[in-house]
Amino acid sequence: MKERLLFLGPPGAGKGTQAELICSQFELLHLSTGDLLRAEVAAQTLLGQEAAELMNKGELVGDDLVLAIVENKLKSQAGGWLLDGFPRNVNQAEALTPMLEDLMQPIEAVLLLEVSDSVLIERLLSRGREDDNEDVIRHRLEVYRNQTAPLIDHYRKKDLLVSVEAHGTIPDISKRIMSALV
Ligand code: B4P
Repeated sequence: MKERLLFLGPPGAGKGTQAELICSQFELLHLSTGDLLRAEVAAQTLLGQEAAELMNKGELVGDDLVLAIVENKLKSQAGGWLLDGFPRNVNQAEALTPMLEDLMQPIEAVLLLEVSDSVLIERLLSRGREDDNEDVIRHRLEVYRNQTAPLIDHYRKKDLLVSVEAHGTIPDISKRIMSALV
């Protein structure tokens, strides 16, 4: 079983949902940059105030901020981990590689969750988070296509990419992910 993982996919693909299930079953650290940023927003820190403005517009939060949060968490981690929603662009991916080399913890697999736009929009509208209204969702999809989707090729070239069809029920998708990880 691979235990240093990265989940890639558009907003609403179910990265957070599936990451929670996989991490509790295999005792991996679940590192969701979205959750960590929302915790900063809830605590009304300076960083959180800056992040909230960008998140509510569907923009990415600044790379330096996100990289510092991730490095801090990974430094103190001895076992496996799952990076959920990070990296989000090529710059973050290029910064992650030397960070993991220093920690001697290379990525073992990158899971790409593939879902059609119509299903994504439907899922996010029914979730109803503050950044889940239709205009913001459409903008997040555009940001995904422009900034995050280039990571598919980036990790395919490194021979780490595994695609999983993420339509259907949550347990069915989990089974597909688990068989992709053995
Ligand atoms: P994230 O928190 O990463 O969230 P997401 O991409 O919107 O959702 P995810 O794919 O995890 O879907 P989920 O499981 O929740 O990002 C939010 C924002 O944070 C970004 O826009 C950005 O501003 C900022 N951010 C985060 N990381 C960053 C980074 N590295 N750099 C810069 N900025 C960053 O599922 C969605 C819904 O679908 C849920 O309601 C779920 O219950 C439902 N669902 C899931 N699977 C389903 C299924 N199979 N069937 C039916 N419903 C399902």
